[in-house]
Amino acid sequence: MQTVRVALVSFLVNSINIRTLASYIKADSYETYCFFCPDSFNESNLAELIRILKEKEIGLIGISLVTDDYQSAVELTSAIKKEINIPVIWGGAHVNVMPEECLLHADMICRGEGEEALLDLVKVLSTQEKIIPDIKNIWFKTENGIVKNELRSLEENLDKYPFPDFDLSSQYVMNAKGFEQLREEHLNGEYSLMSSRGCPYSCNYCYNSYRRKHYHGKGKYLRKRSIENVIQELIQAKQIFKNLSQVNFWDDSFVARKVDEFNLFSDLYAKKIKLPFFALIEPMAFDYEKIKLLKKCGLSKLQVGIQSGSERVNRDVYNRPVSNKKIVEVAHLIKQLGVAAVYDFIFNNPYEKSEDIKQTIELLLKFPRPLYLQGYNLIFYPGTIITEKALADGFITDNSADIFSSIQNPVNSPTAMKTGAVVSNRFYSVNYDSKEKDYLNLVFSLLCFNYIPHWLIGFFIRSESRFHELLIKTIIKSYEKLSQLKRAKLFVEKCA
Ligand code: B12
Ligand code: SF4
Repeated sequence: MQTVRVALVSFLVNSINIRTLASYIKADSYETYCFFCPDSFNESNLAELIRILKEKEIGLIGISLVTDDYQSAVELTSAIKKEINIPVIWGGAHVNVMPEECLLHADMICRGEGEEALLDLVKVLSTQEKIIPDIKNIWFKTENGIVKNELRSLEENLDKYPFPDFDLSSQYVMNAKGFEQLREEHLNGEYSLMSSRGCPYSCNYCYNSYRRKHYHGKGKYLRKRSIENVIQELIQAKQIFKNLSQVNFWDDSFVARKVDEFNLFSDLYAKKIKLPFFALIEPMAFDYEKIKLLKKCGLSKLQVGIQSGSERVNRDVYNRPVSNKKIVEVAHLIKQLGVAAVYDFIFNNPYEKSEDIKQTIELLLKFPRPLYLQGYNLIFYPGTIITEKALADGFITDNSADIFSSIQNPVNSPTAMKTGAVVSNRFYSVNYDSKEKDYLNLVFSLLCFNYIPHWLIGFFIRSESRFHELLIKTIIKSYEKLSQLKRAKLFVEKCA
């Protein structure tokens, strides 16, 4: 029997998902290669990829994508199809939501989790018949239309999966000219993993608001690996990589466990891993005892999703019922524990009024300093509850067009606005934009400069004028010049 060789492609170097898939099918002895494509494709790197695929006699190509990767996946699939006649399967977040659109390009798609489905597919393609039967989670095109196989139940025992594949000899990373074998340096000393799948929450802008409905009746949504299994993965990672300096837990909500489990985690991590680590947290889930235990064993940085300082927006628009009192308390406790934190906010939301932005700024004035902020535009990801609402309310007209243009304008958030760029909401079909909102976004960007006194920011919130707008832009420019000068001075001192 001729066994099929598989190539899996991701647009991220640190990708957890294709490594997870690779190790699962490798455990059944199927030769598998991973290709990481973090940059743009060009003639040269595409030609090199196709050369390697031919040389390795690949029989199935799997591409993993989120919505932002859609155009790259289309480009890659079309380049492959021009040169080689082998089946291409797509999987990942975007595919789950837009299966039919994805099947305009791919031969097959995988909806839902992919381990078992991909293995079943590889087994079938390795037989003489090569007829794809009713493999759960796989949809494929036929002359008579799309075959939509049933969705599998969610796997509850995550410990059964092998650890992600880090056999670097079968992994390649793209550069401007072609592909090179992946080396430890490409991972920047970081190791990324997930200790759970799913999320206890269902925020309206998030993919979980779609996925939770999609999996309804298909088993427990939030599943956790055992602490021992997670630690074992990290022990293996430390054996493979000699220069690891940081561990990233990308769980949707890392603290969604009992304190007892964190007691065990803290003990084992401190004894066996001893590396600083990072995790995501929602203020709703913050628990002082848990974070204290995590800090004790190495928690060095948290990314905290605040999203808005308006309780109305958090509760009614985002489905995140959390009070501002709790948010401020969380910020102070994190500071007290000595953990670094970066706070995330969402901007350019048509359901947000000037008053809501004012409340966000006022909330942040109560945070301890220094303050590290990340602002993102609200992106209307397909299938999410907020996208459905915005479509119904006429803020966006057509799913794909508006979503893609919202992705293509990511620089409009106030934290990317230190240069004083103008905030624009031009990608929405209804113009809900107001000069006052633009002005307040500008005031928000002052919060990114930790030396600007709070009273001055408070003053600017209360008094919008053309003069103040110019003044704020001048302040921002001066601070930037100052930090450039500081950086240059440091550089000269280093060289001397
Ligand atoms: C970790 C993570 C990141 C990390 C990745 C780090 C890393 N080392 O992997 C970072 C921070 C870099 C990141 C960046 C981004 N992310 Co992200 N990320 C995630 C997160 C939390 C986990 C992804 C993951 O690895 N899951 C574990 C694996 C095992 O599950 P999985 O990805 O679902 O894969 C399974 C199936 O989907 C399927 N499958 C997946 N691919 C394939 C391919 C084939 C061929 C097959 C057969 C099956 C298959 O099988 C897998 C195993 O069961 C998800 C949310 C989530 N919980 O899924 C968001 C998520 C995927 N990210 C999202 C977004 C939007 C982004 C960014 C665009 C954010 C930004 N604005 O910059 C970037 C884009 C980066 C990119 N090009 O992929 C969205 C995507 C929404 C959408 N509609 O597409 C998600 C869903 C977050 C959300 N809650 O909305 N992300
Ligand atoms: S808590 Fe985070 S990952 Fe979970 S649903 Fe909300 S935004 Fe998504």
